[in-house]
Amino acid sequence: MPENKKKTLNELAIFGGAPLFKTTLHVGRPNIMDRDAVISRINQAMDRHWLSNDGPLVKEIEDRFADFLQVKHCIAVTNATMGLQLSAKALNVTGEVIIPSFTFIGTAHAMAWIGLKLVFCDVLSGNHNIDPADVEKRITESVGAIVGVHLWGRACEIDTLQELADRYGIPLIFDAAHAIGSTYKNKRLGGFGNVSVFSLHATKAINSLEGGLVTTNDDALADKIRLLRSYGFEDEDQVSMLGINAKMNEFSAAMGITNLEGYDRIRSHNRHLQVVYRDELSGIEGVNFIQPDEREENNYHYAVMEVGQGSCIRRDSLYRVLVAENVYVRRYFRPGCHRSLPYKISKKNGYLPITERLSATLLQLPTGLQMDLDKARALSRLIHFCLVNGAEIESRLCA
Ligand code: T4K
Repeated sequence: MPENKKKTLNELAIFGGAPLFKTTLHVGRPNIMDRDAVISRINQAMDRHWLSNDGPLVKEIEDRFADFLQVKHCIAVTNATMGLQLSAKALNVTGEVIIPSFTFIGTAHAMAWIGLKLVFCDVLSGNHNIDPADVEKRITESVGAIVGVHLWGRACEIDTLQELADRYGIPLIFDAAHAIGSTYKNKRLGGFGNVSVFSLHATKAINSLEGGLVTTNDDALADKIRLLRSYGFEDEDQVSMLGINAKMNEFSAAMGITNLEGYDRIRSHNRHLQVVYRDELSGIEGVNFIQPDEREENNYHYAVMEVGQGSCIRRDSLYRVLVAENVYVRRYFRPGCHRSLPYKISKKNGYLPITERLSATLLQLPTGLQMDLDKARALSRLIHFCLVNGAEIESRLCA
């Protein structure tokens, strides 16, 4: 239970008060569903003495997610980063790829690590996803693929991107790391574009410790990704192509299957938390709680607020105050990939206005089973207090 409501600035932990929460709240605290079921599955794997290399639990997780995501093929991999690499390799992507700068650095690294050159584009102000008009401006003969990211579980402008990909004859890859269970036009993400890649990392709505899923409706592509995932082995000793090791293990599959069984509970819990955040944080000048599109399904895993123009407190000051209160909020994704050291390009050449704005103003709030509604209310009230007293907090922080 959260302890107290803050009534004066001196009660804020950053100014010497006791933190509002005794234990730290995290963005991305793992959801761990039925422990007995996980342990039982792990025990069965140990009894079988089959721990990796296409074991029965990996086959089961692939079948279960193919069904859940309404897609023909689902290939379980070590993580989404590898899944993105296998996808680009399987599609024979060469040259440049257009990707949004406003994403986790893993999207960019996955492509750069396999020798592709990155062309960063901007995102849309409304849904924070890749801006198709900006993509089109950047398409040249050297571009070998478009990578869209379904950020915060909200779908990209899929139809427009697909139309562009078709017109220019280039593949369309979706980084769906955030988007398990989300829909586009009421169809689960996973079957759009050439291929989609989901993350089952510990911090995601459904986790398999570490893990990822590559999904596609293309039979030949799925066969190739399976081969690439396991060194290119066609059978016991015939290797037909340059592959790598990206196989999911049985313990990860045990965790992933069990957490998928608990997905409805996770989703509904997150939705309730987001309703609390939305209601408590609405109507404050300069603050905008980003709401999922209620016409579509969403896993509600990412609760995102914008602390923008008109707010008396800067996003980074609010971050400092909340961290002191044991709320480890995050500032995803600052400074934007195009400004991260490996890709840093000069402001003149690489100014992406929406990315710059979002990376300076967004804040992610904790969700998941670590939170209950009381904690969400207490956190909202704390944020409210900081926003109302923003000017004074700023001046004390500067003093
Ligand atoms: N594409 C996109 C759009 C992505 O967001 C990601 C990953 C990828 C691709 C690549 O997916 P994978 O290859 O990972 O499958 C975290 C995650 O590590 C990363 O998977 C995720 N996106 C990203 C958004 O968040 P960091 O650098 O913020 O991780 P870290 O260690 O700071 O952890 C986040 C919070 O979660 C912390 O407050 C600690 C807490 N935490 C973390 C772990 C691992 C726990 O409480 N328990 C835990 O076990 O990247």
